[in-house]
Amino acid sequence: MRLFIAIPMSGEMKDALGRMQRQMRDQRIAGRFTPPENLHLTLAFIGEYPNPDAVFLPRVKPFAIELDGFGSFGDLWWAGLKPCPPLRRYVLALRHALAYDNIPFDRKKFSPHITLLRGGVGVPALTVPRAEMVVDHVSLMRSDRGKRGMIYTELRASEPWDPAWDDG
Ligand code: 2AM
Repeated sequence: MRLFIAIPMSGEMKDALGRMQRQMRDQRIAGRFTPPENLHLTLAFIGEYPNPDAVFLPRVKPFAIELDGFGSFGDLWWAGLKPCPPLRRYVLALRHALAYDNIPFDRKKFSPHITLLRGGVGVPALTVPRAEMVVDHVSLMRSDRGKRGMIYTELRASEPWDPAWDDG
């Protein structure tokens, strides 16, 4: 099965991302818009791998992420995030754990983005709404091709952080 590890978006983030998609539609930008239930931030893409139980998900010490900016990779348009050192540290730890356990993953540099539109035709001008969320877990996701686009299913979430581990 095709696996990846991601942060699912909160309701507030989905609303804000939906407003960005609305702006694109209003500007007659065409393409395949990510449906709200599929909006996520990928941290590591594993790809075809038969054993999801072998994938270790480090616990997340809660931190906040905030929307900021947008951009494109070719015809894929995304929303960006404000620089977030705890997110970068988490992704490093996560990827170290995958490498240690010999789980294959795409080693492309982590470039945090939330895909809004694939196969986009046109260049949008967007105002990024103010939105943030607290990240307290990550999810191991399975990706399947459905009749009407991709279907993402959460297989497992990381265990919660214990505040007793916080110093000070
Ligand atoms: P994208 O949104 O930039 O396409 C499931 O496919 C998720 O994994 C998507 O968020 C996708 O990113 C991401 N991903 C990262 N690397 C990938 C790769 N090499 N192939 C497919 N998806 C990849």
